[in-house]
Amino acid sequence: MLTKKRLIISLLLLTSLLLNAAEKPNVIVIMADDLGFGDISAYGATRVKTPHIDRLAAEGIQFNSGYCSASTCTPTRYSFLTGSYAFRFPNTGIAPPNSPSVIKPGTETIASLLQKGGYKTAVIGKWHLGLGGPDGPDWNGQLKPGPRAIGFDYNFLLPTTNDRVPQVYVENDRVLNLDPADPLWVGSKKPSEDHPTGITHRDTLKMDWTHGHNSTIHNGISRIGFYTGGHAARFRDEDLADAWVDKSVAWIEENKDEPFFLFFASHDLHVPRMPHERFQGKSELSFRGDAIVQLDWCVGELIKALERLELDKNTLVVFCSDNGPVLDDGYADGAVEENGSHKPAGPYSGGKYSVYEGGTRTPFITWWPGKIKPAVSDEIVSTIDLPASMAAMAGVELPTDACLDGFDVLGALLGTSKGRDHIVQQDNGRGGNYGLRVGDWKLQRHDSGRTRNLVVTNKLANADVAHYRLYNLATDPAERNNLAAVHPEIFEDLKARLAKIIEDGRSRS
Ligand code: NG6
Ligand code: CA
Repeated sequence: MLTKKRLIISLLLLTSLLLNAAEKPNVIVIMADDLGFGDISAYGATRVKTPHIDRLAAEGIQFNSGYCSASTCTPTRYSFLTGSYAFRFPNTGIAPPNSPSVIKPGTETIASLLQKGGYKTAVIGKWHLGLGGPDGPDWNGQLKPGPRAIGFDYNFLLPTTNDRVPQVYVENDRVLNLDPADPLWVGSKKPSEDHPTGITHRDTLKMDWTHGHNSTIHNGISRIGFYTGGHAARFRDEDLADAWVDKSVAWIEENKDEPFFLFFASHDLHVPRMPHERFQGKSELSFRGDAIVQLDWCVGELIKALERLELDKNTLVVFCSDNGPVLDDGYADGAVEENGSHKPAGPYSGGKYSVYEGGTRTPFITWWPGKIKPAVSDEIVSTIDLPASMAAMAGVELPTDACLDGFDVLGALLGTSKGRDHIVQQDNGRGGNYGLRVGDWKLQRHDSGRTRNLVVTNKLANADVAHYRLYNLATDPAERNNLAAVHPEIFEDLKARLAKIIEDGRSRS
């Protein structure tokens, strides 16, 4: 029999548990790969249908000024996890297959912050932030340090990108299903004269390459880099999405009684675009669109799992992308030929690799039934803001030296207050190509004097551009009319502001 006192204590405990659960919702960040602003139907696409993502947009907040911080993968992921602009740090450009861990162990990340707040944390999907110490990954041993050194309790990964070797899964610091009798070797030089490559065995390929991507062949597709061995561990490209959905649903089930954070890092629609057979031909946009259909299916499966486990009312889902779109990214997959009237970057110029809006302004949706009211938002938010915003939500104090550039925009993500007043965009590297948006004004700075992927196809690579340019995005979203000479004060002000943000070493006060 419960005494009255015990009953009261139990009730108090229960209330505090319930309150705790309500205050600390689960968080799932679904990051697409190379998905452009115009690539889903909620944002205007008509030649591919994305009902599951559209549902999130209709029931949640669809941002028109949602950004990732860079126009390639590794720097955006670096910034999304750490809350700091990647251009401040060396070796944060596109990571090669044998890259060591890009984020130093012990660096505060969205995962470590949420861990401090009592969350279970996982990353499932594409990593592309290097693995191992300074000598790079020990493929046949422990791939440490990796995600577990920066706050993730669990990881199930594709180590780099699927157009880079090797095609194996890494689960918690080890290559899954690796047979010690068939060690895995990964390198940048051809391992033997007779090693088949995309050049020597081009006629055997199931999908041809257009530039690069002509080294080791696996599953009828030649890749960047070479590898041998590890045959039992190798997967089929067509099965990646299924594997990650299965692992994610299982992990959510295991962790459903505690607050959890899942970073679901889809590989769609990065090259090689090789969706599962059941999605092939399901769009009017070649395998590029079919990969979007597959991505949409993944989103639907995750939401279905949340609803089945009755977690949907207590889970914040953020849907975003890691950089803007590209059509030909190295394989002859029909993306250019079948693009037709489709506008991968919506009304914007540029795409992957560029600092035009198309490079980083991407679909961005927040969904939390019962908490977030359906809306379309013009507030500026970025993936770089997620660490500080999620820390605020979990009641975790942000150390001064963490998240140098990410702001707490939780209110904007939930639809209750303003977002940022500015955002810096970068391309892949530290070559000095930046964008700075402040309100409707956009400054482009090209220290290199060059830009890439101006019209998304990637055919017009490396066009010459003026060092600095100024645009008004309200009247000229495609950044065509340089207004530097018309508004010299605004031009000089933005130039100085960008230089200060770079020189100060941080932009969060
Ligand atoms: C480039 C690859 C491109 C893609 C990109 C990384 C060539 C010619 N191009 O070097 O195909 O892999 O790197 O994409 O090899 S990202 O989305 O991961 O940044
Ligand atoms: Ca990408």
